[in-house]
Amino acid sequence: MPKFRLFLLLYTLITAPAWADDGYRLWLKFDLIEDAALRQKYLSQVPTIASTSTHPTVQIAVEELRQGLGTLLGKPVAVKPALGANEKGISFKLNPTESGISEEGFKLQTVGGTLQLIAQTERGLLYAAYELLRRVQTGTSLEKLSVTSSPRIQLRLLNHWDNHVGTIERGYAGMSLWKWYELPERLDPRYTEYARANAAIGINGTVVNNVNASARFLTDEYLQKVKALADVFRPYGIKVYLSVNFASPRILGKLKTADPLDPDVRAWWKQKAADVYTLIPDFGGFLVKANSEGEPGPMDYGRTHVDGANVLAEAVKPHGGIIMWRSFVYEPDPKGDRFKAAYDEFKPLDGKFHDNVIIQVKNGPIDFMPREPFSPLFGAMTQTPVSMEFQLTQEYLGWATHWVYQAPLFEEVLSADTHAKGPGSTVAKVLDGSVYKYPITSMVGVANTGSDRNWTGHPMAQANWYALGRMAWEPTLASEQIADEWVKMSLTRKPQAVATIKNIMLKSREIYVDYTSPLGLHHLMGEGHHFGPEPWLNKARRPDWTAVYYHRADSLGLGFDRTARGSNALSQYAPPVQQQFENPATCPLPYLLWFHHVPWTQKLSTGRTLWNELVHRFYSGAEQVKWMQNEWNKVKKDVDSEIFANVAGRLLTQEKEALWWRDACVLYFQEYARQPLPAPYQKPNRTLEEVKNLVDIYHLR
Ligand code: GCV
Repeated sequence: MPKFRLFLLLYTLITAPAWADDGYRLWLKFDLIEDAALRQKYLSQVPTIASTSTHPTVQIAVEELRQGLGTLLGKPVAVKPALGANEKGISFKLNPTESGISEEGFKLQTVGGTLQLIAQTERGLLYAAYELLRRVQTGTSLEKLSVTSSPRIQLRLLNHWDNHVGTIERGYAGMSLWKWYELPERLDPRYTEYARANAAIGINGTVVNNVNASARFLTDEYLQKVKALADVFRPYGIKVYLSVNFASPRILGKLKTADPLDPDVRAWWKQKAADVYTLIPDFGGFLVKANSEGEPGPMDYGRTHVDGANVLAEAVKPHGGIIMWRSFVYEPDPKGDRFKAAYDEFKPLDGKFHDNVIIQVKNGPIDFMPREPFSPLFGAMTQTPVSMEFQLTQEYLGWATHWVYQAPLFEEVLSADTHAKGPGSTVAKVLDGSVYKYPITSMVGVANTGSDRNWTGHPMAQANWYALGRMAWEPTLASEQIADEWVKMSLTRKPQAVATIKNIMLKSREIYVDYTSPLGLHHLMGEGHHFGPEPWLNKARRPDWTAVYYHRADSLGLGFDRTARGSNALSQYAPPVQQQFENPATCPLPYLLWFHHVPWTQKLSTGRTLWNELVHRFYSGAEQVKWMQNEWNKVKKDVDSEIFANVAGRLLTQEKEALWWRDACVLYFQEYARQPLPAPYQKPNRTLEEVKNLVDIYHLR
């Protein structure tokens, strides 16, 4: 090569920015480990992979290890049929009767110089491979490994609220991943990437369409498309499920009714289930939103949720399918308390559902608020299994401009004690069937994925998807550990930067709560779009879609009295929980206004009055966003420049929107509290009217 061209090439290589990271690879980055000694150590332990398996799932495991270790360690890792005597490397052992693990579990064991991956099934081997990769990605020792791991929850699912037209209800990361118009002919390579990412965190099922379901997903045309997805996901251990429209027998079958007790309707569902299973033999089952927010359901025909769920359960039962029936139901009753609706409806039905029905319950009694007490249905259903529904997509958590790491929210709910069978009956133990022997156990996350190149819009929201998978596998995992893994796998392994980012993550949810809904305030957001503050909202299509229904501000105080003097929603909890919450003195501050109407002048445990504490929270919360920005700036040199700039930009928007929340809530509630702002806080430099008009800037009405 002529000298000048060589010089040009070298110059370009030296001065060009490092290859920008767009976040596409999620937690499967596998970039070279910077620490040469550590690399060397791993290389000496896993220089070779031995496998002769022709099973597609094991082949994926081998390939993930070959490629992943190859780039992590900077040297190709050989794959051969067997390890020689005394040769070091990785081997797979499939043993259907292996003890001490469940069907999907695995062991990772050092036996002599060999690192053995042992499982009862091929899926278990795949999970073992991802666990091994995670250990290398996070710099964990492979020395004398003796790891045994089984998922505590059987069904670990994503629920997509994706519509057939490509939109996503409450989606903030672009359009749907599913290109229905191309399916089944063209398979977007991204479907495989999706399956990899999920398998790596133990997710084993996906409901591909919105719970506000179009009946068309059960047409032959769409079932072919769903089958195509199922075929891609199968080798990754992921089953496909569908949300169904309860009126399908009428809409598609042209029957006169969808009454679940009508023989033709029953026959229709049976035939439809048989058709689905002919195409997709390992189809998971149906998810149903019935008689909720305008969706059809059994009550349209004077029947119950049991009638509705059981007719579907009978239809899928011969094929091994299940029905996930949602408890998210509430009647528009201006005098009632929406908090109580799901329990009032479902508790009396406990034990009446078929054994392949699971009731899917949102984590809290209202609707994915930034903080909710756990739903009283957890612990109350002794004979019918309940599943946890978390929401990853940030409908009430600032969409894609607010950085909110949700694992602390999940952890808070999962570790809450229902006292259903004495102390220690945590929500996690209810879910995993150890409080009551549930035949099915499940945890789902409403997906935050979309067609954005980085999958989740906000780069940091990837961590919420990651956390859901990890906690569904092991509900007692700490948010801190999950954050540690995710940061090291997805962003950086530099210790100081890891610590800084983790610290922001772990505080982010509480910061969000402080500037939007402190002390147990809830449902203050804008109507319909659910973005930004609208605490003054007093008219909507339903009373329980307003804000005033929930905060109940008046000249005396603030908050919803749910004690025996009020709606008595507290009676739905076990006595020890009830007792803790019903006394304002023992009710934890984060839940105070969930359960009590507190005088503005009431002194709280912090030493401040309610009004002063409220102002303090709104102001310090908004202030903390600046702290997040400063902390993020410290890691600039340690994370990829594209991701750094992306997050930095979103943090600026977050700051603006936090001030919007602060000013809206403080100015509005001040009209009731009729007190000045406590020092050192200065009155916002805009009026309440001006703040109310901000909604136009965001094009939200
Ligand atoms: C899919 C909330 C959301 C709706 C969602 C509903 C549900 O009300 O705003 O968009 O509908 O919950 O979970 O069914």
